[in-house]
Amino acid sequence: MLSSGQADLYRVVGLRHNSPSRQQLLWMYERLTLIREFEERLKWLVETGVPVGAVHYYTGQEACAVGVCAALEPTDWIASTHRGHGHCIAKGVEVHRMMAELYGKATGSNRGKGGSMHITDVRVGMLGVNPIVGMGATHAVGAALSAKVRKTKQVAASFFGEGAASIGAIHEAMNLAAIWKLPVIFVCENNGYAQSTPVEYAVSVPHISDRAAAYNMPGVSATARLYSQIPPSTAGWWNSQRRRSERPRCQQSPKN
Ligand SMILES: Cc1ncc(C[n+]2csc(CCOP(=O)(O)OP(=O)(O)O)c2C)c(N)n1
Ligand SMILES: [Mg+2]
Repeated sequence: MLSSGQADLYRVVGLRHNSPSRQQLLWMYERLTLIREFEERLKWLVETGVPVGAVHYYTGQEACAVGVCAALEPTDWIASTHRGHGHCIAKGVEVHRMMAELYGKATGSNRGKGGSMHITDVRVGMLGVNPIVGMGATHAVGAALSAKVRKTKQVAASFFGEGAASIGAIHEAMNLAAIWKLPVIFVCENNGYAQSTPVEYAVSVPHISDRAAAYNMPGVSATARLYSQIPPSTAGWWNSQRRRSERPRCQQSPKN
């Protein structure tokens, strides 16, 4: 049974008409488990004292990255947060290059000079994990502007946390995306806390996606707990936008 909020989401995205194929579902399952296994191994390395630098785990949020990236083309872009392992894997960064990066090896994605919070691989459209909260949105807007100038069909997705949702750079990025009509999806991953600050304290609206209205963008909220809800909804909405040759802009705020 759907809550009224979920029913609204399903209506907005036309979920029933956009079921993922068996191939898509298998891809999503493989990515979900790969993200979890990568981080389980990483936790073991950290606990046994291997110096892999500062890491932020994405465990429990896998569905969001996989759901969004399932709707992207290989030539599209994503910009990540400080919690970026899942985004990288979902967009296709090879895990051996990620792990080599954590070990500081020259074979790493950034030649071992960046570590967990700088993993970047533009070959697969991964614009970067980013330690500066909210800054990825500006990169996504820049990439989307280049798509508009070059007249390509590429789109950019910007992931950010609900804490980042109140930071200035996010709002500057959203405003520019709106006035320039850029193909950007702003994806807010609401995990309830920004360090020790609960979302109920820091955010005045019931759903982060309500803020989309301030920029004349469509905004929808979804739960990422059941990953099966996210991919088709995101993909469905996105694909319907592509079919109509409109530029996709939306905001998701999964409640974990
Ligand atoms: C500009 C900036 N301010 C503060 C910090 C310190 N900081 C690191 S993580 C974090 C909380 C981010 O919360 P949220 O956006 O909800 O992401 P989550 O960690 O929950 O995934 C803060 C304040 C930072 N890295 N960058
Ligand atoms: Mg948070």
